[in-house]
Amino acid sequence: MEFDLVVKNGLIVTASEILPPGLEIGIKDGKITCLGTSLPVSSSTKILDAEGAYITPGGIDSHVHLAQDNCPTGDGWESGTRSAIAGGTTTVIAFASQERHHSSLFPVLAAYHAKAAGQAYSDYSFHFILTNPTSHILTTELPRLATDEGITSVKLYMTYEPMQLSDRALLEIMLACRALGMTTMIHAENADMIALIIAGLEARGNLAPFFHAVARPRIAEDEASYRAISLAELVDAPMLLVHMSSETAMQHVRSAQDRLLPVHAETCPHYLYLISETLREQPHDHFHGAKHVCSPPLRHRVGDLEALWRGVANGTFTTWSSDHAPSKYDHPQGKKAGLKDGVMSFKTIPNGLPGIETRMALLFAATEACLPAAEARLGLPRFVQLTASNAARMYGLGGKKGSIAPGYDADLVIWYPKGRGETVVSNGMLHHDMDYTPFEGLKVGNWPRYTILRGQVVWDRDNGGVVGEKGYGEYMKRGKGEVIVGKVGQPVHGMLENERQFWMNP
Ligand code: DUC
Ligand code: ZN
Ligand code: ZN
Repeated sequence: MEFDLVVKNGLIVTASEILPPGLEIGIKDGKITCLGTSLPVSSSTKILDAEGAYITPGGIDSHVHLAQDNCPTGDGWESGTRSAIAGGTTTVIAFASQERHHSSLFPVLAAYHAKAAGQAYSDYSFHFILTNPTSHILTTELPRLATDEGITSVKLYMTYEPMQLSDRALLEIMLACRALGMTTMIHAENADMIALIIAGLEARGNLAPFFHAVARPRIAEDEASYRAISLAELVDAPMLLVHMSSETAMQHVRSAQDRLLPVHAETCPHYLYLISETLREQPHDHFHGAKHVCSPPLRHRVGDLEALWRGVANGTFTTWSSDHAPSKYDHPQGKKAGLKDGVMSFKTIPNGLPGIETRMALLFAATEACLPAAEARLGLPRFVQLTASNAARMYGLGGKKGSIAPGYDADLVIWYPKGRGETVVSNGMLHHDMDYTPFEGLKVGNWPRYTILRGQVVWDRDNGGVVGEKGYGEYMKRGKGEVIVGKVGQPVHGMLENERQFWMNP
């Protein structure tokens, strides 16, 4: 076998172990074809020496907002995916978003495809945000979406007036998705609790950015998360709670998982590194806190971060996603939409933070690769599960993406050898089209040195930086997602055995 590329002298990390030193990765036609020692090379084989560094699968960022109409100042596909590869992410799953007046999903999908086509540096796919789940969409369009278009996941909102779905609608969608093997992703916050608090804040003139974190307390996430889990349990549907930020909500997930319910959870770097203090006014800029407005909001205490780190380590969380939802700070349609004539209102600040490029390094920094073992928050195999392999399996890319094994796409991140690669995050070094990073000044122990996508080096930090080409990224049709945690078919507490059969299809 003649290889196009052999990566040697690295420490290969999989979702279960760090493989013995000395194994080389043989790559042909964009695929990993072999792991072995002393692989044969010819004059046409390129050799990449990892110099003893860790090699992990290319990252899969399964929660990214690019070129969405409600983020007009954020990243498009070119800058967003350029930033992804510079941070070690080789596949992004972004959102195509239905608006209430859309009666069919297909024109929406065509418009999102048109925005992405020829623009991507990374591979990509879409989830669908459903806001108007008509019976035509549920019975006719979702099946076509899954089988013809390779879109096997939907995101549903329990909050935000333009997107919020009733519990009944959530149940109907969960049932439809269950029948198709699609994954239901849920944004869980109690809309009425939030509306009541916002009215009270407004009446008292408490509208500075910090009050965004007051408007959406943990209990709003806790209640909605428990409700979402209950709805999914009722109809026996696998689901994933996105961007979790609350310890109590996480405990609801944990206890559902203890009962083997197929309940999955995602968290994001900002909920592990930042607290609401960063939303407060700063002497040089009263509005600075707008940069950290996201939903759910950053929580108040360092103890909140500690609790989530335990969930990262103990398996409660299935995926570590960026929720890259960028809006420029200094732009009238960006964060400054919340500052009119010197008057601040958190109500009109677009929600979301940029983070596609920092996602991998922020988690790698917490592993034993960067910290003494006693201080590490998680092991390297768990890093691989959270950043790549679980998302691949959960979202129907298993067998193709997310692992370093023969037959898989040759998507790799090669880190710096130990002691090199320490980096202080600054917006200037990032490749997104944004005027800030919420992680400015944070020191991380390593950074992707090379990113390889389907056998091509697309990021070479020391020799040209982004060396991949716009348009090299391919659209990935996805298959059915795997249930990673628990299993379907669990009885509901208090129901008779098989009681569902009286009202639900098997
Ligand atoms: N939900 C997201 O998934 N991203 C940004 C804001 C939001 O509410
Ligand atoms: Zn959300
Ligand atoms: Zn999001």
